[in-house]
Amino acid sequence: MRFDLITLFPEMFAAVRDQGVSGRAHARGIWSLETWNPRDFTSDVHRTVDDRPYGGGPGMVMLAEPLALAVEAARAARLKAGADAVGAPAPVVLLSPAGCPHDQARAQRWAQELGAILICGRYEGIDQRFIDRYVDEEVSLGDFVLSGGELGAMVLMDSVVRLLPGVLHDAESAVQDSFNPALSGLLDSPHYTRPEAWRGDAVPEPLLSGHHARIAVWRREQSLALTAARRPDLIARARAAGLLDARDERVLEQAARMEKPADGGS
Ligand code: 9D3
Repeated sequence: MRFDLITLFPEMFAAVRDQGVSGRAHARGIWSLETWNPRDFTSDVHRTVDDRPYGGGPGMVMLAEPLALAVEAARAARLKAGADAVGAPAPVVLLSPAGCPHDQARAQRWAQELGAILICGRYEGIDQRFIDRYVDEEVSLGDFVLSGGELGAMVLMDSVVRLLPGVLHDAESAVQDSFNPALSGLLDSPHYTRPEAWRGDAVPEPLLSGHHARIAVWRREQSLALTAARRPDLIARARAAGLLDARDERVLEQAARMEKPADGGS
């Protein structure tokens, strides 16, 4: 898999390229990353990549031409490297606060593909004519404001690369993840390790019992209660998908009673 990043800040990508799980996978050749700086595709002495918005307003807008030349260079390099299937050029994806929110389903889909050309914006925005001509898809990280698309692109790549075959050890397996089928889309239960008592706080007894069935029941209860408290939307989704059984529903009723004790009456 190959990602081509169109960015004014190529140095930022050392984080995902060189560190941790994604860094190890990169070193093993499972994926690659190339950067293309729009500033290198300018032709004026000041190497201008932005200008003032037509119609007025705050901030600056990225020029279409340096972005277009950078995308064309990335496309040509991918073609030369044989990075894409014949006749199936990689999608051009813009990281944007106005995009569709990224999620695990999108990460899973991308993990089946050969990569993408990712456009990282800076300033107030990008000339819409570039977006109309070149961008296939706009993706957001969520409803908060970033200073540019680079961190979004790194989050996106990290979420995809860790799903590629051979990237995770068994011990870090994606099969134990918060969004994996075994957990029915619920949040994961809490984790504990040595020592058994830390500053007077004990590890929950079921985890020390050695009874695998009791441990599984405790973890499921913890997952359900935590998810109900923090992400009721995920409970509703799991229920709609038929992933909660009668015992799960009893645990949720019990958790709701603990949360909101019954009125003792007048
Ligand atoms: C008031 C107008 N702002 C839109 C919310 C302008 C604006 C702010 C921040 C335009 C671009 C940006 C830079 N953000 C991104 O490039 C970005 C982003 C984000 O801000 N939030 C969530 N996901 C993403 S992906 C790229």
